[in-house]
Amino acid sequence: MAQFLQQPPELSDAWHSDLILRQALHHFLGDDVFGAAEAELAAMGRTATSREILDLAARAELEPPVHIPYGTWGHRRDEIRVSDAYLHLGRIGVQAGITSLPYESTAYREKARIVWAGLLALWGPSSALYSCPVAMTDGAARTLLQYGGEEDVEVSARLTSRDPEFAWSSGQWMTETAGGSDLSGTETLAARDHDGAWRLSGTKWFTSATTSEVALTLARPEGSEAGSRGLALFRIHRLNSNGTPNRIIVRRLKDKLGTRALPTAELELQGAIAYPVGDPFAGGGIKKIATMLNITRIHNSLGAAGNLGRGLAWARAFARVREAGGTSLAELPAHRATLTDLAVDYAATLMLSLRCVQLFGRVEYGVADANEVSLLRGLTPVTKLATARWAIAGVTEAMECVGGVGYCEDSTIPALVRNTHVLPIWEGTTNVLALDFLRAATSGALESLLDDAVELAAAAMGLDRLKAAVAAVEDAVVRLRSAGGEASDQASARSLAMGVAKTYACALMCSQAANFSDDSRPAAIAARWAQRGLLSPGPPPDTSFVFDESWHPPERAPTG
Ligand code: UCC
Repeated sequence: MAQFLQQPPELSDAWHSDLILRQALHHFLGDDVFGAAEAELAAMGRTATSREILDLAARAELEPPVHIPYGTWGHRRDEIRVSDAYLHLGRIGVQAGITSLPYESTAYREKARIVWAGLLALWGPSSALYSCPVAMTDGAARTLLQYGGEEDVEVSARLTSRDPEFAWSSGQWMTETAGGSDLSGTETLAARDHDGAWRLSGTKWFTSATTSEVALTLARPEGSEAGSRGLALFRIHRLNSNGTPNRIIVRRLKDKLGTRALPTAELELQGAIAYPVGDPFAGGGIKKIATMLNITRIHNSLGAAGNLGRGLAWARAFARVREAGGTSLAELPAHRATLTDLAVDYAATLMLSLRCVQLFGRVEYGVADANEVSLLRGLTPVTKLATARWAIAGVTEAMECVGGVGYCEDSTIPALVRNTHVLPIWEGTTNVLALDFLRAATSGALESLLDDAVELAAAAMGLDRLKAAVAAVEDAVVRLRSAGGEASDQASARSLAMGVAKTYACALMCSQAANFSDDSRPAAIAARWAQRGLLSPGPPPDTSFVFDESWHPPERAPTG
């Protein structure tokens, strides 16, 4: 008898096979703009799961960047060579408007960001993390437009171009050995030459997408005050305007768990020329780079949504072709329940991310009111922290659904899992973002979000199938209001932020389901999300034992 060979699962067209994404975008775009954008989104859906792009992504993963420190004759070279497959993926994204659409004048107006988010969620999981330079490029463009001057105009134009020959990408060099979360100890110094040029000296310990033509970075102008207040924001270029290398030494590439196609390096700035963004003596570098951070945090959330959607797509594709005990996995109750919860997590991730994008688009377009500004300020850290963790749990579950082959490299699912694990780490860890949420809460963002949650859920009031979900939102809001009263409590910040994320997501789902009254699926998703509970347990009341020396001796000094 011939040996059984499993029919391979195939990813379907990412747009047409993803009802949850289509319905979420439809909800936020409304009929007219959804109709206008549908062809563009469908084209990206076809591209994102085409054989060509999946092969490019797989090849990029197998061809990590290489650092060439010296040339043949011993001259310092500091070249980082990346896979041409990775570059090709970037060109596909740039040409499709991934870096430009929100900066173009389109009929989508303040909804351009939402259309863009759909494109990004589709393209991102196939991009071998070219989505990382895209995030920083977007953040840098907006920051330069907001704080820069005449001298930044050409750079912004390059960062927002659809033409791959003209387009540049940007990095974001913040992390130093003294801190990734706490930037107050930044040691890079900025000194002014006799000819007026600024030169930076210091070590940047993690720089992502190091091959980008330009980066935004923090440095302390000589004589400025210590701490984060004395930091200024600079634009720095890999090459000088005459094509010679800037004084930037690549110490080494980082050897990372994931994001393998993406170059991440330690850099030494040895008097590298840089250009201040705004007045360098006014400080405020952190405040300026916060514009960039908030944008990359939104990208991170969309990355989470995209990866979770891709994991779900693999799990569903496998369930359709695999049988156990003579029954399709797709028909087995235990498996259906698991995949349903995965789909519910995906819906929550998308709804939160798209709401953030909707608010951001309105702020960017200049049509947001003060309450929307406040909502965006609070929702950005909350969404980033929650979606990153949901995505990790979700893609890990999806890998389990595909079984042993899903754990093997050539299925490409391990790369998806690895590349998802970076999401809670870069752009601020869960606790850092929870503390950022507390910072935002002090200026009213918590209250704005809770009020808005009640209002959103009210759209579903009176609909029988959403009764429990609406009640769950109302109950959670009361409890979060009281928990938020102690919003200065660091230890509770994480559970507060997570509770807000789950509750606000539920409210969004209720309002969506009310909108789609002729389709029971969004209501079923909202009901299930609410049923799983909206609040997270608070912090452990007793934390004394974790560093108890009788439990384990103090760590020895590392030797590496
Ligand atoms: O670079 C990295 C990887 C890049 C790859 C990105 C790709 C992502 C997308 C992928 C797609 C798949 S990783 C490096 C990540 N590093 C961080 O994220 C830094 C994390 N740390 C923080 O966020 C901290 O909260 C700091 C550094 C912002 C805190 O600094 P300070 O100095 O302690 O903060 P202050 O003093 O509280 O804030 C200084 C000012 C204040 O304004 P003023 O001066 O008016 O009082 C704050 O209100 O900055 C303001 N501010 C903000 N404003 C601080 N944070 C924010 C914010 N988030 N939004 C608006």
